[in-house]
Amino acid sequence: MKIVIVLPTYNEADNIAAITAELWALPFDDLSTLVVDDNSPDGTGDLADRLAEQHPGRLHVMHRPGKLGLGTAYLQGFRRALDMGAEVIVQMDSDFSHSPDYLPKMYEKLVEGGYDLVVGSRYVRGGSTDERWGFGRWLLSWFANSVWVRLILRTRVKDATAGFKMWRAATLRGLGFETRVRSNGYIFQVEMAYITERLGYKASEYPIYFEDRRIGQSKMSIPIKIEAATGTLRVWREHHHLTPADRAK
Ligand SMILES: Nc1nc2c(ncn2[C@@H]2O[C@H](COP(=O)(O)OP(=O)(O)OP(=O)(O)O)[C@@H](O)[C@H]2O)c(=O)[nH]1
Ligand SMILES: [Mg+2]
Repeated sequence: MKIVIVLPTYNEADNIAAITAELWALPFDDLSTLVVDDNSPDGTGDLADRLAEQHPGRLHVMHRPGKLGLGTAYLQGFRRALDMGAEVIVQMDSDFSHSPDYLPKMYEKLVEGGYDLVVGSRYVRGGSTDERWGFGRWLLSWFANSVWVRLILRTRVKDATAGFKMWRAATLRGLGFETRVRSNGYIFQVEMAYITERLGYKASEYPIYFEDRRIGQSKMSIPIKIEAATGTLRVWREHHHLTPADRAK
């Protein structure tokens, strides 16, 4: 199947060559990468253009004029991937927190398990977060994902904010994401996961070890976390009425 991996980038000049090289080396017949760069001040976009020239057909680059957010970067990337004829679409961070090594197993699960979505999950048996996380940070993340979001949304997926996902193209088309998904920050991942479940798609979680970014500055902050917490309520309000009959045609 034709696989397209969407890689949003903002200041990933130190990571982009290595992550794409690892992805291209995976044992898939038809895998290409799509970088969505938001005019990164560190020149990630130019670097990606050069890589694309050196590796024709393996890398496509979308340039946006400025930092417009992770959510819309994914939505535009998904649209482009679907137009490219992708049958399987992967979303993952470009900073090695999501290891490419998991993709063959996630693919096996998607295809052989007959799932509509496979989530790379930190909060199922076998999954974990960076061992350098202190207890407080782990507790907050665990609470947000496994308690707060699940209490409000009643999702089956345990890692609701996971940004590592492998989609069937048909699932993404059915979501109608262009008109339905409105969030752009961290809550974007929750909104996508919730709509997927409300529409009756079958999601499975594959355990991953989430390693903190190898290179570059962490941008996680308290205001971002608060926004994600309140955003969960909005996601419920807007989508709890959805049923499988609401899948986009
Ligand atoms: N195109 C685009 N990419 C973004 C934007 N914000 C973040 N990214 C990318 O999205 C991925 C995830 O963002 P990160 O900044 O790593 O978020 P995080 O892992 O929660 O936080 P860190 O601790 O900083 O790693 C990375 O590949 C970023 O380069 C954005 O506004 N636009
Ligand atoms: Mg990161």
